[in-house]
Amino acid sequence: MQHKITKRSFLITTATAAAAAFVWEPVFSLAQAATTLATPRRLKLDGDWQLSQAGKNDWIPAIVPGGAYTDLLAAGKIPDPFYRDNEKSVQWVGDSDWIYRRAFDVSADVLKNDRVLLRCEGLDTLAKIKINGVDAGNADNMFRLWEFDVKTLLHVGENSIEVFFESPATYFKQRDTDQAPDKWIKGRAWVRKEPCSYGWDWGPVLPSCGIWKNISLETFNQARIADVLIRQNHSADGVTLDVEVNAEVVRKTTNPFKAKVTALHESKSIVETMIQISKGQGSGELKIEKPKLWWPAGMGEQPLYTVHVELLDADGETIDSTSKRIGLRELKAILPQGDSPLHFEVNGVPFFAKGANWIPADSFPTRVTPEMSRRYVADAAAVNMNVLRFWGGGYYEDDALFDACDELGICVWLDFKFACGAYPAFDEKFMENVKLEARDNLQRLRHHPCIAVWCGNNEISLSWWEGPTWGPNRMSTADYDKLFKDLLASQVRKFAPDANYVSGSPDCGDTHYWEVWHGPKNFDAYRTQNGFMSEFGYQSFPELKTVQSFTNESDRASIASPVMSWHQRSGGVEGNQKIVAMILNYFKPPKDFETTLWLSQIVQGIGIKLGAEYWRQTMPKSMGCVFWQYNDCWPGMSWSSVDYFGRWKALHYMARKFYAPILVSGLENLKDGTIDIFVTSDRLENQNGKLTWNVTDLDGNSLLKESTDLEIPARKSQKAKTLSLQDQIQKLGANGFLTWLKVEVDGETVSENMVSFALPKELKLSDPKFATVVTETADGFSVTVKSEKLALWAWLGLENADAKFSDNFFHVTPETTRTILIQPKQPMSKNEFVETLRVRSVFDTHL
Ligand code: BMA
Repeated sequence: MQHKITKRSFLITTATAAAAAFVWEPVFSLAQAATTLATPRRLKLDGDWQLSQAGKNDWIPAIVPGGAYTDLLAAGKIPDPFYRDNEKSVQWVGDSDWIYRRAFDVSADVLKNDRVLLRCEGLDTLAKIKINGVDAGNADNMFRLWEFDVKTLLHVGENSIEVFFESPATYFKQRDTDQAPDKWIKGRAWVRKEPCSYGWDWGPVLPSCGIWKNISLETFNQARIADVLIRQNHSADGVTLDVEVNAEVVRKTTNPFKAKVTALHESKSIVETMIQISKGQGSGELKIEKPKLWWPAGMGEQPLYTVHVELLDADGETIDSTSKRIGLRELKAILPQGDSPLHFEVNGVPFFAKGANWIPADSFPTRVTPEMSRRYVADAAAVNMNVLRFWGGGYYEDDALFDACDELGICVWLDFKFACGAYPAFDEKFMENVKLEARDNLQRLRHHPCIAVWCGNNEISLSWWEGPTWGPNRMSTADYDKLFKDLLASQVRKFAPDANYVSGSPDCGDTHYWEVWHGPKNFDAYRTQNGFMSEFGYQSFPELKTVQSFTNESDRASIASPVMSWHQRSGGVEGNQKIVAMILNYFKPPKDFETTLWLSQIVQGIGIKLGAEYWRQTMPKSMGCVFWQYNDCWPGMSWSSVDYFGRWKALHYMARKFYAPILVSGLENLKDGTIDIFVTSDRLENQNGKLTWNVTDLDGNSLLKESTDLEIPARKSQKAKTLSLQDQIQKLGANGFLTWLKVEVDGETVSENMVSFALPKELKLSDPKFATVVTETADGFSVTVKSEKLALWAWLGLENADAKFSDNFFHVTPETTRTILIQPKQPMSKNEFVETLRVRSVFDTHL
């Protein structure tokens, strides 16, 4: 984390437009010490560049950080790759070589520094850099931080930089042909680049290319801070921070360097110490008394501390500084032992992981802004999640995403970026590259309190022991161990010694359960599993507004149209048919295209809810439910709960209920005519509550309504009651009634649920006849929804606008009135709102 507070314009000349507008800034500075201009300093080279296909000399404006696709799109040179099947017509971009260039000015002062480095925080991927036409260095790993000594290549006045990117496709082809057959690893596995950029079963083939992170000149004198490692020792009388500072010394002085280390909380210094740096290294201790501990969402607060380090030269002048934001906590992944499954533990307290799997939020990584990252994390916390797994086929995410997780208490299961394929662990150069990639990312990210576990890879273990699952690739057990059990494990031990590491997922006692989507099973199969469910999921269609963004009207004639199938990467048209097949298992045939989209979301929600509730019921036999998947990288069909545009699908609303801190849920058994009622609590304290069950007919008339007082023990699941409903089944049929569950604590409803012995399509529902009352609120509208008859999975929508809904896809009975708060994204009058508001339920989905 950089704290930039002083910005000093340091314009050297304005020889060319492209060379103007640099901003020198201190790399790090402490908020309280705004007047001290620390070195090193960075001359940002981000901003306006030019881009041309190699050999074409056809330059267009480019933005850095950025990428070739987004620059070409902005220049009107390619169509939107997400629209219809345009992806096909832009494949040449990934198959071509590209050159980025710009001019920049350098002053005599810059060249007086001991060191002048070109610092590239991300080059995607096979890059050759020239400064003033002379080779400055090469890069071959998108995930690494690259620094090159460039002092001797620069001169006073205008300079030029050019970065040539070779298409990885050319390199892949070469590797595919020049390898010995017994080490036949797919060409692309050799290149350290975002795996899913070459397509995945939810995303397009759009391999990004370009300077995708900040680029700058960094200058320094005498020494700079190379690394700061903070370790925490928790004891009864406080938390001791062991701080290790490594300095890169380039000019020796007779007196040693020192480092002043300060711990701050809420911007106030609370304790400080001075460390002697000898031979570039030093360490010291800071004791934080009465520490405020960091907790995951739902378990407590997320107080954050800052550790600020200033490197002082022999004269006591600050020559470099850095800040790391930390949280005081012990967060562990406990491996399975006996009956106890894999689980997380924070500050000595085991907790049930509730969450989803995160994939890159855009095919073009630089389009993801810190605000978007924050919104995604806030939307996870809003539905009672406490964990996101950053899956291994993407890229190591920006700090902004981790910052948001730190602030909102979302624990991160962090995969290294290896997924579903074999990697050439037998090759020393490859292993060295990975070693440095791991170092760079561990150093960058390890201080984030949200990181619960580092994990070697996604699903590679499934490949080697089952045989060549991934085509003709081969990765021996020995090579797997070398990469995931030795190399990455030892890098974590070295650079994040207090962190947890597991070699892979599912290779640590967790389960990826795919027999429902990829196999032929029904959702009920989830009830055969236990443990830590780190992946399971079912697909749905995004809502109409999202579908409209990538289709024209004729594409929307059918879910099987070529464009709808193109945006379905798990089986094309068959994938879409699979979604519909599951709709038909549950509901009567949808009446039209739009209804098909909505019903698919409801079915997806029903399925994931069934699994999540079961695993929460069976806690502590199960200790984690992380569904696949949270988000999307483009608009299309997928397992996501929030679509590419950030629109919540039905599943996301349902997640808020099935992940609620106290959950009431049912386990129905038609054969016995029973419903087991479970009350599951993630709360840290015992509570007293009231459990109510209400059996109603399909008009909502109560047939049996009872309540009982209930103790709800902390962090436990209990079977609170078994209902015997054989009589009702005999009299009314399994499809003649529904059972409504409710738990109240201190008079407030904390969880509600509905259990049915019959499928929704077997219920004879009448027109609910909605009545709504709309009132204006400070930031939108409040809509009170009543119905004359039962309305199942009712949802509100605005025809022509996006909005945030406090709830959706809920049931309304004649007894229960629902009030939903709606904040339209764009301001609108009450009349406009009423005009565009629609209330629907399952009754409206079929003819
Ligand atoms: C998993 C993931 C992804 C994939 C998903 C859906 O196993 O790890 O590789 O997208 O299944 O098939």
